[in-house]
Amino acid sequence: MRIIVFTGPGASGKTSLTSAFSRWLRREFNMRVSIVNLDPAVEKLPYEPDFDVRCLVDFKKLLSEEGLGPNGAMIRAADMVADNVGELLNNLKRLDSDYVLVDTPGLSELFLLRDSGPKVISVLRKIAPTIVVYLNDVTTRESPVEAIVTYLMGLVVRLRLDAPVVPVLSKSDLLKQQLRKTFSEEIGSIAERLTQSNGLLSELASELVRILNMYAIPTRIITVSAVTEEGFVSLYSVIHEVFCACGDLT
Ligand SMILES: Nc1nc2c(ncn2[C@@H]2O[C@H](COP(=O)(O)OP(=O)(O)OP(=O)(O)O)[C@@H](O)[C@H]2O)c(=O)[nH]1
Ligand SMILES: [Mg+2]
Repeated sequence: MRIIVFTGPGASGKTSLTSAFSRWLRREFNMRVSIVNLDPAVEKLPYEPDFDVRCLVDFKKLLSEEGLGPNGAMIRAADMVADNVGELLNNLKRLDSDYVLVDTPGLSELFLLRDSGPKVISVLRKIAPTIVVYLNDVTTRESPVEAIVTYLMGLVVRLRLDAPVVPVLSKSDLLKQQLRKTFSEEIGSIAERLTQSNGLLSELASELVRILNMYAIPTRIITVSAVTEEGFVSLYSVIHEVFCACGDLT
């Protein structure tokens, strides 16, 4: 069994990709895929979860009975998940499949900056090899710098969650042609171009190139669409390579 955790900013496409990628894995490889929903606030899901965190956390009750606002309730919910990781472990241990796909909360800073994320990841790693796909929707911004930001965020997530991270640009079906072309390059060559400008940006870019070259997973930029399934083959092959590089050769 292998576990893939999808995380990223609100509305970056985590739930849609979890759903579409599970369908693709089942269809293309006849794989057994389980899905875990860790978003306590979600109302409607496009997939049937095999485990749903809403059975541990009643988000509506937090809002109505504890008088918390939406963000306060999300913080409380994330902390409740962190406090109940033992129960989470017991539930997830029962899953029997080739892949477990994990969909995470909309407010990703809760998963990434509070206890919840690292605790959940450490539970998942007890069950099976785990990697994180960090999604970023860059379709509303039109700069190649966004790819670098996504990769750097990927390193922060790596540091925070202590698991391999694959950075991915989501909603590729909405990308403008020019940006789509730029994103087909290596991350290093985009960063190198930035170093040719003058001043602080150039210096910063040089430093970032150095850091990305040292620590980011060396791969082409992966752009995926949950609508058209574009990029799924690349995503799968990088995920597969990362699992193998981490010593999971099953
Ligand atoms: N065109 C296009 N739209 C997408 C894609 N993926 C997601 N969307 C849309 O983007 C919006 C957010 O998608 P979700 O899958 O709910 O994103 P999320 O990251 O799970 O959102 P939160 O859990 O609320 O943070 C929805 O309107 C989706 O239909 C994609 O690949 N292409
Ligand atoms: Mg979601």
